[in-house]
Parts: sequence; structure tokens; C-alpha cells
Amino acid sequence: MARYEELPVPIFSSLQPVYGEGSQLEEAQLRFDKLKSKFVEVFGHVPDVYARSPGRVNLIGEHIDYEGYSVLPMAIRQDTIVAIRKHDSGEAKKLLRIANVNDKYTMCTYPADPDQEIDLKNHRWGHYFICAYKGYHEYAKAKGVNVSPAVGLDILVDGTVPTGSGLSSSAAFVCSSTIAIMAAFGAEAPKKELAQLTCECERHIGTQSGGMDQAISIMAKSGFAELIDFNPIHATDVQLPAGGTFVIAHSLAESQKAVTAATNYNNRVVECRLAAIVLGIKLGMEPKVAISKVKTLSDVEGLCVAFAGNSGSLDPVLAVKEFLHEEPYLAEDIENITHEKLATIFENSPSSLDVLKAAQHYKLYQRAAHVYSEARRVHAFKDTVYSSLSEEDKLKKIGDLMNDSHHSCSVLYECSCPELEELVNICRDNGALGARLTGAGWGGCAVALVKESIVPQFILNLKEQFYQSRIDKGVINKNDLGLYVFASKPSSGAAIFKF
Ligand code: NG1
Ligand code: MG
Repeated sequence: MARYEELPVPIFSSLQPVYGEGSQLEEAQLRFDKLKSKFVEVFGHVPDVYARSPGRVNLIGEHIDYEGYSVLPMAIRQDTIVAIRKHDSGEAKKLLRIANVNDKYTMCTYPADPDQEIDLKNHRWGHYFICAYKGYHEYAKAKGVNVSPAVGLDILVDGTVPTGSGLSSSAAFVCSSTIAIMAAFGAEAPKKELAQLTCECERHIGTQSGGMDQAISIMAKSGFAELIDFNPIHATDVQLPAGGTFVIAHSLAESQKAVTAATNYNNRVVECRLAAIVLGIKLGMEPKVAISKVKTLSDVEGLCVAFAGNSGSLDPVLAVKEFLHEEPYLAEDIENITHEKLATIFENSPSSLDVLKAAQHYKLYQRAAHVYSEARRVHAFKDTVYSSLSEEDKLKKIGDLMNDSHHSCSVLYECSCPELEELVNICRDNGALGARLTGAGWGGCAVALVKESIVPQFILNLKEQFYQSRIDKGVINKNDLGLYVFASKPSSGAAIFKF
């Protein structure tokens, strides 16, 4: 039998394989019924097919996927469903009409043109669908598949992943859109290839993302977290220790990554690249060679480890300590080492040039120390799960690793914010074995590992100690609390429904 990740996204004729039994199934049934009647109301006919892809919570391995290092996320129950129908006649064949069940998102219309430019300066929610649309056509072209351009699409979106929360609402949207488009065009691909394709799709929004979110959204399996490796993408099932539950809690600070990329997300990608080039040069590479060959910190890990090995240790952080300084680097400090202008190094990447314009300095030491140490923690997490420790000791050790990860994100990578710090501390004060920010940070959610037996009390305490004051101030509505703090089990990956 083919390996799971070599298989295409499954097509189901009922909701049960994804949504299980009982109240969850009933809820899903209601959701699909509503989606269908709204589709008819908006477009005057029923959809051809539905695609769903989940959000995710990253348990450990933050800001290292784009540096080539493995990460350990799990899919959550919240997802995005895209209902779609093709048009090949009338005026509608020239259009992509993208509507949403949530009135907050008004209908977006785009030309049915895969070569259109996405107007990144004016962000619209429908842009994420266009990312998928463009990405799929590029993929089809590379494969030599002819996709008729004279086809319009009607699309209706229903998302339950909170936006700007670090739970990958964007990847859930891009993945479900890509799969829906492919299903509408009668195309399919192995999951592994889809994970790669959808990652490239999302980069059209202007963030230099790694591939974690799309990979887990496509490849997740119910009941398991996944260790995701890159280059090539590969997922290994990780069975979490018994007796522990992951509780997700929103800090209520929203992080709009597509809007703040130049100072936050892409800034860190650029800093990591510069750290890698400087380390490469310090460890003996010709500057020109380092600039052309070194893309990520994982590219120079071998050199770092060889250096550190001389001290009897194999820790790349030792090379960071030896060859980079803690004081932030100015552009000219780096240019003196690389013998090249930063603007030339990044000349082919417009979003990196935006970073250079916005940056005052570059914290190479801190970013590299985070990435190398976080990569180690991911493997320590996985090794702990597979070790012969008791379940209780495993949970404790995993919790410690999560705490260390948060500390590194907060102090070295500086991607936390006051609300997340407050929330993480409250989680720990209330008995969490570990707690950390999850996703890109600068807002969004924290994830806490909590003993199953205390979960209900833990959630109550969070409501009292973190959310009540925000309810009193009118920041959130009491009835919506369940959207902001909830326990989560590993859910299943992308699926197509044809009824
Ligand atoms: P969020 O913020 O959840 O979208 C982002 C990136 C990931 C990863 C994490 C940080 C995208 C689509 N996702 O996640 O690839 O780098 O930040 O670990 O940009
Ligand atoms: Mg995202």
C-alpha cells in the first residue's frame, strides 16, 4: 500500500469520517446545510464540491520551519470549508466570485486570470483564495497540465479558525481553497506534493512562510501530532502521552501577519539569513560563496557543529556565541563582513527589500541562538515521547521544553507581547506543566499542557483571571468565551466532500 503522505486528499460522501459521531457530527451537518442554502441564495445554484482543511496548534518548534528545521504541530477541530462551483458560460465565466457565510467579510470579485497581480498594499480577505488560484495554475503549468482559462468560479467560505490567532486560519483557508480548485478542475496530487504546493501558494500573500501550517493542515491524522520534516516534506505520527491535554487560550491581541510582515515575520527571516551568511563566512566560507549558497541557518549547521565539536560538544549555539556578538548589527557592520551591500544580497526579493527599509539594526546572535536551540528542543520533545519514562515524567519533561521554548521566543526571538506574557504566566500559576505562545506570535494564542484531571478548573481559572476583566471592559462578549479558550485533541487533515 502507498504511504499515507503519497495518497491524495480523501473524498468522502458523508461527514462522519471527519466529524465523527454525536454532537460534533450534528453541528457539522448543520453547518454544511447552511453553507449549501447560502450558496444557492448567493449564486442561484448548488455547489459542485466542498473542501475542508483544519487550523493547527504548534506544540513546539517556533520560527524554525523556514530555516529548514522540523516542527511538531497538531491539527485542531476548527477548520475552513470552501464550497465551489465552476462556470463555463455567460459573464460569470470571466470571474472568481468569493463570498463568505460571515457578513463581516463582504463578497470579493476578481478576474478569472491566473496571471493577475495580488494588490498586497490593499489587503482584502479574498486575496488568500487568489493565492491558491495562482499557485495551482503555476503548479499545473509546471506539470504541463492544460487548465482552461475561460472558467469562472463561485466560492463560498465558512471558517471557524479564529483569525490573527496563531492557529493558522490563513493556511486553513489557502489549503481548502487549493483543494477545492483542484477538485473543481478534476485534478489531484499526493498529500506531500500538496503540502509543498500550498506553502508556495501562501507565499503569494507576501510572507516568506515556512511550510509547517500547510503540511499539518493537509497531512494531519486524527489522534496524532506530527513531526514535520522539510526538504523533502515528511510527517511522522507522534502519539502524545496519556493524561495530558493541550488547552489553547487567545491573548486577544490580534496579529495580522500579512500587514506587519516587514517589521515582524519577514524581518526575522531576513535576520536569520544574514546570521547564516555571517556564520558561514566566520567559519571559513568565501563571502561570495556564502551569499550565493547559504539560505538558512540549517545550511551552515554542519560548519557550526564541526567548530563546536573541537570543544567536545556538538552544539551549534557554541559557534553562535563565539562568532556573533550580542550587540545588534548595523547594516554597515554586516556589509563589512560580506563585502556586499545588503540591498544587493536581497535584490531578487521585494519583501526582503521592504524589511531592509524598515530595519534599524539586526539581532543576528539572538535569532540564531533561538533557531538552533529550538531545533534541539523539538527533537528532545519527540525523544521524550518515545522514551521509557513514565507517562507522568514524560508530561513533565515536555512541559519544561515548552516553557524553555517560550522563554527563547520571548527573549531571543522577541515575538511575544505583553498580553501573551500575562496569559502564559497565568497558565503556569494555575498548574500548567508548560505554556508557550504558538504560531508566529506578536499576539494570538498560547498553548498550555495541562493534566487532564484539572482541565475544567484550569479553564475556569483562566476565565476568571484573564478574560473576566476583558469582558467587563467590553473587549469580548461573555457568550463567545468558548471561542477563545478551549481544550483541543489532535484532529484530522484536509478532505473533500461530494454529496
Ligand atoms: P502563523 O502565524 O500561525 O500563520 C507562521 C508561519 C509558519 C511558522 C510560524 C512560526 C505562515 C503561513 N505560517 O504561522 O510557517 O513559521 O509562523 O513558527 O506564514
Ligand atoms: Mg497564518
